[in-house]
Amino acid sequence: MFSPLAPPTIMFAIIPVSGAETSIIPVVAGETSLLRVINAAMNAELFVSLAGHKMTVVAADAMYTTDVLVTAHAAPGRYYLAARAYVSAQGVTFDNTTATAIFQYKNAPGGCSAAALKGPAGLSRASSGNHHHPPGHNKGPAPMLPKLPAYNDTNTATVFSDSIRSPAPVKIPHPVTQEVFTTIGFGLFSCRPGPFCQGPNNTRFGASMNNISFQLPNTISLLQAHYHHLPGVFTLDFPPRPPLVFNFTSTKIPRALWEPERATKLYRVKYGDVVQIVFQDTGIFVAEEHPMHIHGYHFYVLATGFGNYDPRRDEAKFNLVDPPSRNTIGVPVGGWAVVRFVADNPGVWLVHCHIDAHLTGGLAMALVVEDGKTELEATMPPPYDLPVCPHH
Ligand SMILES: [Cu+2]
Repeated sequence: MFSPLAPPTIMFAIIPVSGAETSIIPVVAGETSLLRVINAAMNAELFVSLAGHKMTVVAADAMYTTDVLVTAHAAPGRYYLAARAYVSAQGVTFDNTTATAIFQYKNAPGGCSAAALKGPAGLSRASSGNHHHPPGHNKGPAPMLPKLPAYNDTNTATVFSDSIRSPAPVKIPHPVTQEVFTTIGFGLFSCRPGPFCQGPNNTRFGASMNNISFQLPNTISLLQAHYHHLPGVFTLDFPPRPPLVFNFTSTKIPRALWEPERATKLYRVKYGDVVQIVFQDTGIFVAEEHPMHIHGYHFYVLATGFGNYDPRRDEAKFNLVDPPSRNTIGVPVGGWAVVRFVADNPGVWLVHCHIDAHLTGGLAMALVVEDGKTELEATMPPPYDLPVCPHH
């Protein structure tokens, strides 16, 4: 999309309203800007909205961004671009800050001069000192705030996600040769009272996939262990089905099912396998939307839904024409998502929830994709300067 003649790129951050500085996005009336939006929050999904303008999503996850086109067709002025948390889990505390940047028309009241707008890219921060605002820059009329969905507006989140499609029909890999059905959700580990035992009734927060709470090795990476055939680092017995079938999304799951098993279990697939993964949220502790991310691949999102996935009913909902190609899918709260891809990138690839607190709680697993037949289909050797762990 970017050519050598592409307009300048401006980096900006959406930061809390109370912050000392607010990013300015300078725009010229009638021109169209490409916003590449990155959620840099660790533990929050975000709604983003721009006052007075329509945002057209043209890409998702292409390079870890959501790309949005905005045409400056509103009355010249200043408009807030705002972000606030989307929280799908009930009864949990969260940061309800509204973060903003200002979409600012050239020559708008309180805005930038034309000369300032022609400055080099990346100097748009109001307090950077590099951006030569006319005196009284911040004394114009207050920018208009956009209407953001309520923090728990799952319907809006779902309608938005479901509306993303590939721009043209795509060739869906077929037939499926590896099928994985995995529950994703929370758990509680029993623990002795103490600072690391802050859950209810002497428990500690955890998370799992198919009841396995993933433990990263602490001596060597999974990829090194795989490449050098080192034993004892992981096992290849990640279960491709839940060890027990129960009403996954019930709000009354028996406590006996709340404690997962800690392990480093991987799942092996052959080079070229067509892999289909069903992610199924659980109601253990609390249901929550989990943004599931797969390293090394993009995948087609064939369908999502609420409740327990039932292939006999839900395969009919698969979009086999123009599903979006993504590397992260928000699995609806108390629901499921089905993704499919060709395992043509050998190595060890983490599959995990992108909410850091859930990842560190164990909501992860890893795929071992075997080498293919040729050198180009083989895992590359480690770089000669790969840092080594110090000896203990
Ligand atoms: Cu999660």
